[in-house]
Amino acid sequence: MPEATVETRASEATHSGSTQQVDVAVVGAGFAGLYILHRLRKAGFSAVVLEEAGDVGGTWYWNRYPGARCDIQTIDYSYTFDPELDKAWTWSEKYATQPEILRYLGFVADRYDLRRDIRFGTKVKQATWDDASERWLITTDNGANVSCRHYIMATGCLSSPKPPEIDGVKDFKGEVYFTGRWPHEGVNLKGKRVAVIGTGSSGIQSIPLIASEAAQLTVFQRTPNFALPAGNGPQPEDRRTFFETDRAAYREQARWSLAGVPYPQQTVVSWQLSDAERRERFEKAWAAGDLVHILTQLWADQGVDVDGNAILCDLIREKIGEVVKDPETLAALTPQDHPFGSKRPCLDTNYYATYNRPNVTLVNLRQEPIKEITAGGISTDKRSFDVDVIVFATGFDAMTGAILAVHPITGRGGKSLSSVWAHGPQSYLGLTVAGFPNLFMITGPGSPSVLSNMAVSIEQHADWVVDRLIALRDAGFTSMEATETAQAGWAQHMADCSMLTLHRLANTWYTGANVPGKAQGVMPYTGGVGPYRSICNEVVGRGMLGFHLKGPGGAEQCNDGEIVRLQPDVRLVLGMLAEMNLPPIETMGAAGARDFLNEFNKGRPAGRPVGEVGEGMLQGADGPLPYKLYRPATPGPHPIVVYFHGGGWVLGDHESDDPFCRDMCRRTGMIFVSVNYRHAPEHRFPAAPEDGYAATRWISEHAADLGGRPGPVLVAGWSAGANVAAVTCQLARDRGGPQIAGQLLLSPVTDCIFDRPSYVENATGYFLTRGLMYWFWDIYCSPADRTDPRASPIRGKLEGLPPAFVTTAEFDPLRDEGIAYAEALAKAGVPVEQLKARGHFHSSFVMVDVVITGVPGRIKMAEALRRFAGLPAQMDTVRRAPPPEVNAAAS
Ligand code: NA7
Repeated sequence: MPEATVETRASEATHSGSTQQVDVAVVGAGFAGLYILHRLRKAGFSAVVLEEAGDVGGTWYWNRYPGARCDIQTIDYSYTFDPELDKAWTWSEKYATQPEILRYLGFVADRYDLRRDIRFGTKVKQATWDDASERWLITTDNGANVSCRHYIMATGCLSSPKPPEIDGVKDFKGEVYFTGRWPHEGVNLKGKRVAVIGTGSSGIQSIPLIASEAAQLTVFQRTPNFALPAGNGPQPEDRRTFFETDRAAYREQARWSLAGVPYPQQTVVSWQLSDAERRERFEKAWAAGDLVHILTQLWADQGVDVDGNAILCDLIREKIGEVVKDPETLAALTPQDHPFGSKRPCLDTNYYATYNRPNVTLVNLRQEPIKEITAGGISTDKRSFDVDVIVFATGFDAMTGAILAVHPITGRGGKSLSSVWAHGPQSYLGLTVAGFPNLFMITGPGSPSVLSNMAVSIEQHADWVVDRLIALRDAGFTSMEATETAQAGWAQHMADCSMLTLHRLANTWYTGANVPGKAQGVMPYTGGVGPYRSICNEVVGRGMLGFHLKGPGGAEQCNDGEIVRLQPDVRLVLGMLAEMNLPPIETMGAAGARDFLNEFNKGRPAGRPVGEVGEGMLQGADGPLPYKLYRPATPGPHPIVVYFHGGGWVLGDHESDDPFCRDMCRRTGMIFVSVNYRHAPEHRFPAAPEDGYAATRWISEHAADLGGRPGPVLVAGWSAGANVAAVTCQLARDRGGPQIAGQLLLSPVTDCIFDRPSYVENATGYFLTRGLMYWFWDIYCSPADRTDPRASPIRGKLEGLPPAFVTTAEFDPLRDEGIAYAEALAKAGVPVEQLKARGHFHSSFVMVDVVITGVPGRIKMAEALRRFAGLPAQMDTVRRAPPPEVNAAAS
């Protein structure tokens, strides 16, 4: 049945005295408020929407400046809740203008008869929670106050314009306009001298149109932005066809995507592509005129890694250079201080070319800051500009501004939201705040909001909130409130997510940096729309985890806890593995498990280029062993690290940790030699450690032949390989060499007991299970041999060993034996550093370019290895890609 004809229960607001009584009050009649009202009514709640403006539209009601358009393709920037609505409206352009979007929102309001429950021209003055009645009291500046059970802020993220922050605005005798509050009747700029301050999206969209009308335009720019041509026109054929072919699938893909637009996850990394291939992808993206495309579809590392991003920045700068004629203007317009995408990039129509016009001047505020605004114009510390009109395109107090503008919001115990947020916004899921029962935010700080297609995020948030209200009502509860634990956990998860992208590297409105005095920190959720959706669903699936529910007669439910304790990318990896529905590895047999590992490794991102990769044979304990050598691009000779791969003494070889060896070679500036020590069941204990020791001795003796620095070598290993590395250090001490300068042990196997807490806590569920460890041990080593220090190095003598860096992962059965080994080493007088990796699992650090949050850990490891080798802890740079790799035999 079409949604429009579904009978909605009339909103049964009642008045008691001068107070309007409703189940739910919503602030804002934009995209979010309209949809929420529709859903609330359908669910049988009485509701009122309070809206300061004279009509629906929210942001699109106010932002009427010349050239205002959306910059997500309008095919995507639409409601999706009603397939009939989807069909009933056709956008005329790829990027609709503000008037068309406003018409659309008006059309939606009419179609669902929403206006009758919206109080226009009504500003909320304050909102206070009353614990006794479990209701919010909302004071308005127009008409009755409102008493409601639930209070929903649908106030938008970019709707509270920033004050000018420049002295003298009041003295200016000409006209002053804000792009975010543009007069409805329009502005005649013909023949006038106009100043525009600000070059964000609003400035970049309006400047070309203002330039074509005004006699003279002076643009005052603080930070140059990346902009790409929108290429507006009809909806692109490819997207329309995809959409028309299966609308439901199109919408569903958007809901689970990273940005709320149905693009696939890019898996090819920049260094797998030649210059020509990268350029081809870039040109295609440039021509597509689509922000989400250019932000996500070129190469997988573009949004997560400064090197991958820098390649794209260079290509865009080239494009800007092809357009702007004056060198000084070009230099000022070319962004240099932030990665592409870390600051909101823009879509433009003739933006850069506008600066070639004779009536346009760019003032670079980095070189001559604005001193003041005077009666006649704007003075910088070098010049004065006489103007008739000043347009402030200076942006918004984003994300929190519009919520806190509805001030004060007073929660339980008289706490005000502005004081709770004094040091930055706190929330659970970006939807709720501890201490503020029954208060909900749509696209609030802590939700994907502005880093996504807002239309998709708004629907998801609104659905989640209204579904919760229904469930609450059905269960007989009257209030829900986030717990402090859940909120603190979300803050931690947000901080972890912020390491996934480059947004933290720029001063922007995403981080609060555009508003003087505002607390700094990445405010939107950077983990992606799909993952966020699954987390919100998980909260419900786990019995409203992190919420305290209350009802009449003392009914209560509190399922306290943190929803995500894993690092966000580890959560995704484990989710993907779970979806593969694999049989346990220990049921595959050794050969089957090896085949699986080989196949699995084929799907991972290719390791990064290093100076040279070579292969050769060295002498093991009982015959020759293959090795792979990774040489840095920097001039040698380099110290050598002997590396032992993971795989439970059964799986893997000298190539199986290839991305890790490459990464560490680049980060340390050292040669890594990965050794294919012998494996069980063909070669059981003590073949592996004896090979480890023999290989280390051989490499040390042949250091110069390998192009390495003669003298002590270093050893490193992961998992069973770390066991081999640890044992090698003990054997080298006891057998008269070789000299080892340091050991890096990643999640080492150090003991043969299986009842430490980490074995119990992580027995199942994090890929390396207790069952798999039993299987490895059984294949490798008979029970009688397991207490031999060559199998369980924690049982050996630990004095006199080389300095160690030991990493352990929180969600790993091996965690506690790694910690125990580090502590035992320290007790024995060995210098030890530990890295206890919170939220990580056994494979985190070797899943290079997959588990991005492993990067800081590998940086620490590299610094430790360099210190052990007597080098300065930090390399000059590993930022830019080294020269192309040469494949050559090392010896
Ligand atoms: P933005 O993107 O915040 O842009 C504001 C611009 O104004 C930006 O260039 C600022 O420079 C500049 N600005 C802000 N304050 C000042 C002062 N005091 N002096 C000089 N220049 C200043 O806002 P928009 O309205 O363009 O776009 C907002 C979002 O709406 C957009 O991202 C889309 O999502 C839609 P800065 O970069 O801070 O140095």
